[in-house]
Amino acid sequence: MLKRFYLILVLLPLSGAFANKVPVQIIPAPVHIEFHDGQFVIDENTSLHYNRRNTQLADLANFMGTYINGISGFRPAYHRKAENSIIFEIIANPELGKEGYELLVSPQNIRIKANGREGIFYGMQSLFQILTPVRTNAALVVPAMHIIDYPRFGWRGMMLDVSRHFFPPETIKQFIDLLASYKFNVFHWHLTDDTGWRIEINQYPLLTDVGAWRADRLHQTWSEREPVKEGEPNTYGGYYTQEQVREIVAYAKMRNITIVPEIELPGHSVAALAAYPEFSCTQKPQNVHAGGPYPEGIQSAYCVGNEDVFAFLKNILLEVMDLFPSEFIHIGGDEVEKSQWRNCERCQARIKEEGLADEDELQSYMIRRFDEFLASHNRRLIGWDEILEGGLAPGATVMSWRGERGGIAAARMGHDVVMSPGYPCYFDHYQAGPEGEPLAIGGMNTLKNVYDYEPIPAELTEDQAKFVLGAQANIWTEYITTVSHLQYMFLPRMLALAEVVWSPAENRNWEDFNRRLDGWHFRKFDKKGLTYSRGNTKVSITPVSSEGSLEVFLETEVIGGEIYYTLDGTDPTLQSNKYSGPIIIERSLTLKASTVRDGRILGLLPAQQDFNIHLASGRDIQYENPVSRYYMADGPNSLTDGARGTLKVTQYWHGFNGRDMIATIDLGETKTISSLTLGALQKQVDWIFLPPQVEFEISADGNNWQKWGIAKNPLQEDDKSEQTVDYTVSALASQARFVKVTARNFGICPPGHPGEGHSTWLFVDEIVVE
Ligand code: TNX
Repeated sequence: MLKRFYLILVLLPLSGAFANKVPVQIIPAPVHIEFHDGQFVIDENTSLHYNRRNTQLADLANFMGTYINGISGFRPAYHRKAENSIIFEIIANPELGKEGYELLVSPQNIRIKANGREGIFYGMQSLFQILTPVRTNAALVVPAMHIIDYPRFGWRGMMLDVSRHFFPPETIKQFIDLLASYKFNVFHWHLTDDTGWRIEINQYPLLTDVGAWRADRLHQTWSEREPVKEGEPNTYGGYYTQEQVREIVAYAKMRNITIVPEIELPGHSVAALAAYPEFSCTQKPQNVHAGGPYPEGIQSAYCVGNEDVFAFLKNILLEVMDLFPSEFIHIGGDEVEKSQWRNCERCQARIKEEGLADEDELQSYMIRRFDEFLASHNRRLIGWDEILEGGLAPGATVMSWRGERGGIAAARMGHDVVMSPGYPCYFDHYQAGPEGEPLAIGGMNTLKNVYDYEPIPAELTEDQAKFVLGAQANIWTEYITTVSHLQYMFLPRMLALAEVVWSPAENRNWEDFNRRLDGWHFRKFDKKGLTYSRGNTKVSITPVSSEGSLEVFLETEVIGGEIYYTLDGTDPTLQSNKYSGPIIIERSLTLKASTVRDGRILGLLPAQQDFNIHLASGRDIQYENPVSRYYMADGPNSLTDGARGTLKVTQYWHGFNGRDMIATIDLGETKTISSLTLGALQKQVDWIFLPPQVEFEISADGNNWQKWGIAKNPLQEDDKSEQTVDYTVSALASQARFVKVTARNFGICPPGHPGEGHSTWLFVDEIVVE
């Protein structure tokens, strides 16, 4: 038994060596790690040795002394002799780059070598990961080894939104500590939004006096928040004073982290405009937004026609630049409600004067001016990918969040890019469940989805790929009100991303990552009292229909997990069927499946899916207009997979942007048809509108079509609630082999809708032939 144990360790080069019983389970996985015989023990006789004329090294030594003191009670200090010591050594080794390091542990000493302070810092972090996270009375034992390590990307980031919910400076520092220990080097701080302005600006005190406070809506979910009533007290909020900001910036700098501040413009600016309504288009007073959809009268974007707006924002940015040494300054730029500009005389006058084509170009005009302004102060502008619409400012760097499209386009134009696509980099989305999970914004980004992420899109050439600076994950906090909930959302997904952005792609190994997580990092979190997710135990159910047959594939992310399932509606037990390959579904039924590990069923509830079998089940579909690559559900034949979509838009829905859905199905043989149905979705907040009508046709040969009937949108015009709607036409039984369904796209988002003037989405989930 013992022998086998060692054998496994030898086979997995990245796995921890249990020689000396000290697990070495570093995340992110180092480039190269090798274990030697023996160990070094850090105790009260251990000293630190480095060149004392180098003040940066002295700072790092101090940092290390404090850390070791915190977990051991003794504090190693400088000694001129390099015996029994931890040695910092500045070398010149191009292989290591700016942030790389070499860590050599022998029974005599620990040596950290690097080209500069950054590398020494990361060598220290690798060492800390091996040590106990909290104080115990055990000796600090470090196995003898040799690590050579350096990052794959220069931008290894995490974004935190402190506007939707405010988190105090201590939480920010704790977050920075975690970032540092997993070798992230960028903290993108989303400081302003509709729901609160969180940074003190001396010249404009109302930004925080007014803009940092709002009506308390913590008890209501984001999408259902009531608009603020007149005279309602603003009791929820908070902000960081400039003194606190300076302290946090220094705290981060010590930990090799650059804080990139984000000051949103021109949109997401309700809080600022509540403080200074004169900078909005209507100039009417308003309240800080409490969250949820914008109520009528709310102004969320600055007036671009008003020159005073530029002076105001420049003054703010001057104070921001004074606080943050970061080369990059983030100016937001996302989700601007441009309809306000359409009805504003001054904005329209600006469009004319500047010879701009439309409101998209008006936004670009504003971004361009701030690009120039920041450049004149030796800073660089970065913004969300909407800054591409209407033309990209010459110096701008793009943060790609609506998929990778924006990033790809910008890299092709020779602009720097940071990848942060919603899937899988949004840590406000579910990571498991969703049953049994805290309410999240929707969508599913599991630990494995994050771990499997590749920041360089296959579409880019090698030269274009150089513009991808790296990647980051974003934690939007609409639904996150407490510190422990916040931790739960990024632990452990942040560790998966750390490995994506630091480790060489070929060193990534999902099983080994899990082993390190389970074997050490989770225990560290437990000891430190951090809240974290144990990952996704939910079985994923994927129907695949092809050539008339419907097969269902089951999968679990749990390493060593098995799947047990039932087809009779009961919850699976250890006596149920064990999954060994695709299940063929031939009748309507409910499938339930659970993950089992070590003889135990994991998770609160089994995964569950109803399958409704009908005459077209499993049949291939031909589309005249292709389905959007962003909404392809589980594959090409989602409309005949027997699985109906839910209000979770990514699952089982096919999406069409601005176009009609025209689908033809060959039933394989002539069948008797009495009813045809198409399922569609209404979710107007996501620009998804119901088709005004659906036309059904049948045919014996696929060439000559005969009208079957037309179904109109059955809802009242004022019914805008989120729902799925079936369009059905029943008629006298007829014989046919082919069925054609044409669903008309609604077309253009109507006036007053945030997407006014843009194409609408059509979402369909199933064509039911009975
Ligand atoms: C979109 S990402 C937003 C945020 C929301 C987020 C929720 C981006 C640039 N804008 O304002 O918080 O979705 O997932």
